[in-house]
Amino acid sequence: MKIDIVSVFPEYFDVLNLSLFGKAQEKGLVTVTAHNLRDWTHDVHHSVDDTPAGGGAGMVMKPEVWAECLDDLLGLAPAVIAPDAVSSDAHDDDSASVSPSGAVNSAEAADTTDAADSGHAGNPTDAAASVTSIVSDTTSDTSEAGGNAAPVLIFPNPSAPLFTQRDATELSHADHLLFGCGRYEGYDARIPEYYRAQGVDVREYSIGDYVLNGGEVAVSVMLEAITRLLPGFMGNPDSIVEESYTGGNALLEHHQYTKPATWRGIAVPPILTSGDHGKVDRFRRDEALTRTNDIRPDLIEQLDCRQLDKQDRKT
Ligand code: 6GU
Repeated sequence: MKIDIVSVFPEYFDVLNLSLFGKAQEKGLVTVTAHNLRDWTHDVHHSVDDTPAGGGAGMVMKPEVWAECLDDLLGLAPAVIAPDAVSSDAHDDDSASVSPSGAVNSAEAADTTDAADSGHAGNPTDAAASVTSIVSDTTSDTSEAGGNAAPVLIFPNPSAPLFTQRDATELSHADHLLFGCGRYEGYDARIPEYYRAQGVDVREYSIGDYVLNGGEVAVSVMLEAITRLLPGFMGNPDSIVEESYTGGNALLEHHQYTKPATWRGIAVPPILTSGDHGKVDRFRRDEALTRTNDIRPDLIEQLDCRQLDKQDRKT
């Protein structure tokens, strides 16, 4: 799985070289690149935001910079429709001076901008091929390896639908994920709108009912939920099967215990050490149902009663 992340704080994602995620990168299961959005700016201040249309507090991320960046990373030709989108002279000086880490990116950015200037799509062969693959992928193609070759563009957004285990599972089948981290008051709503209109699979997700300063933490959360489902990512694949939220009927997990059988006067429930697997399963299932009912009654309401057995109905 190829993962691109765009952020004004790409260093935030240095932690992905650690731990299980670092191992997954070494094993070649995932390749992650964190890009600096400012590498696609052309002005001396590398500005990525502007005041909100209609007024109000804070700043909103500008569509032009995002579009140059996303066109590059998605392999799309820049739109030829809006000549005013390209501020003619700025990029020539800047393409050389954009931050050192962006040497390759700034060269690409200059390339596509030049092409737009001259009224042609940049790198026609590549761009045309990518557009074709995106269009066909969204309709039919779920290529050979069972993966989905069409890139998925994901924007964290506190005002979007909640990201769930179902989304994580679905996205774990994609071959290419591109995350765009917003900051400030968010990003111009025309960005997702535009890419949807280009046939790109665009998702916006919130990770919970609270507000964070930017999308970086939310992307880390989604990334971990998605990549740990990749075959070979976890040491023990069984451990992801029985967890909370997995499968159609999402229940909170039963409690876990280990040895000793009694610790500081508190005993492990005796059924768990009885050796009777049927009883153990029943005990755990009951506990999962009762805990879910107490803590997350909303999940109980979502249960499909056809998947409950007679024993469940009693609890
Ligand atoms: Cl996705 N972004 C931000 N900024 N805040 C959030 C969030 C996302 N999800 C919950 N809070």
